[in-house]
Amino acid sequence: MTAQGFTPADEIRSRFSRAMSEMYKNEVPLYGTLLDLVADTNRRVLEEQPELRQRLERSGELERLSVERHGAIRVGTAAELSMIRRLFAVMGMEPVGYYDLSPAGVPVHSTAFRPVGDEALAKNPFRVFTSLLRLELITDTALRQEAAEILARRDIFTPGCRELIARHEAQGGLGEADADAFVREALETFRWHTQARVSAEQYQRLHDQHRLIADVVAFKGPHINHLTPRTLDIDLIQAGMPERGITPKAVVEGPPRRRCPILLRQTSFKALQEKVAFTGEDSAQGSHTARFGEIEQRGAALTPKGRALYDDLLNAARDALGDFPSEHNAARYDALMAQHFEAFPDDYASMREQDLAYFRYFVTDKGLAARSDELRPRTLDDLVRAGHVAYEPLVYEDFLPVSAAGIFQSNLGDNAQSRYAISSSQSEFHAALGAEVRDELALYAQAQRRSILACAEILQLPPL
Ligand code: OOG
Ligand code: NI
Repeated sequence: MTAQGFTPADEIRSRFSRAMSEMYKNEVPLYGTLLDLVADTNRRVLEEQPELRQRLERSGELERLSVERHGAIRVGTAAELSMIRRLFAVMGMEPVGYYDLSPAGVPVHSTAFRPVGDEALAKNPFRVFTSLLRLELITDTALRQEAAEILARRDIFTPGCRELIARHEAQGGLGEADADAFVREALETFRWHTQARVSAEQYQRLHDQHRLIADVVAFKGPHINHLTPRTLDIDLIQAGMPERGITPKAVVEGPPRRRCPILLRQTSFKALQEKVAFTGEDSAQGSHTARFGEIEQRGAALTPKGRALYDDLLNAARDALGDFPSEHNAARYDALMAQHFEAFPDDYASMREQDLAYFRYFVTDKGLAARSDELRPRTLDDLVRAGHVAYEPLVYEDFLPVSAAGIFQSNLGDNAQSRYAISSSQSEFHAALGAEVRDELALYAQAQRRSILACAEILQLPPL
């Protein structure tokens, strides 16, 4: 409890994430199967790689690993997006990063709500990739109008949820009973509804324009469309999925397998068709496919220089493939990725020396012992060289636009690989959100800087 008697935001976020996971397990049983597979795989990897276990223990990641999840939702209007921002704020989650998916033919732009502080991230890094439908990309003006009217008539929040958000803002927090009520009420926004808000005929027209448009417009709320656990070895998972009756997407998104993982690797599987009752029908006669399962493996956060290198190598490999990755060219895609990424150093020392990744620095026992030594090193590089200071990569807490587009596409089913001519519109996104998104690179740079200053303080040196 905080000094004012409020439940800490980190605690509300943990409870909410747990409640969401329970709900999704009931709604999509395959998600439970996936959790078992990930738990088994992580246990095996930790047994086989004691040095990895040690590193994760030191960085605090081991503890959060079993609760770590990200989910995704898609909202339809600016009003919904800005209210969602206020909802996540109750749980200490802020919008970080801007992702424009229109160049990949997905009519949305997005941000990720997540905690940003070191301690909050260590406790529970729950993230929700949140997309706003861009109705302006619908070419059929009559349909665009119809979709806007349908969206204007729904409220995706319960009255109780709205009230508790307002109370949180007025008081600066929520007491214990309110916090529990908030978790219960907020969960309703993310629930699946079998009853659609449109007729079968309307659904078909929305769907024909883009499957995603039907997914956002036809329902009562932005059902959580996947919940993703974090694995320590995504290739083992990819290989292990068929044995458990799960068919993975053709290729793993993101960087190739490396000794020192970077950024984010992801794979997913298509969820089953779900029954839907359209308006004017007594029973669920229709169906909708939107919800799926996904697994992620996280690695080091990259600096702008490292990220530029990643983007260049990814683009070069994709250009060489000459087509979108699919089951027809998966083996060639993997080979091309491995070949191109040979240009990206695969040891932490080189990644640090070449300023490709962000790190957290800490004082070693040797450094502590030498604290009163007049002749000890006084620059960061010298301290590292002498073994007085060591470092661990900062884990990448965000998402990747090309990968996200690949995940969207593999689950939209129709492989529609069109591109929209109108692209990036971060200022419109900010206007809809009612706030600016935080710059993820600045957050990593600050975390690295804080750790360096902490080393200087412990070693009683002037700021390094
Ligand atoms: C979001 C897809 C993106 C990820 O992990 O990159 C995503 C969606 O399908 O709504 O979740
Ligand atoms: Ni995802």
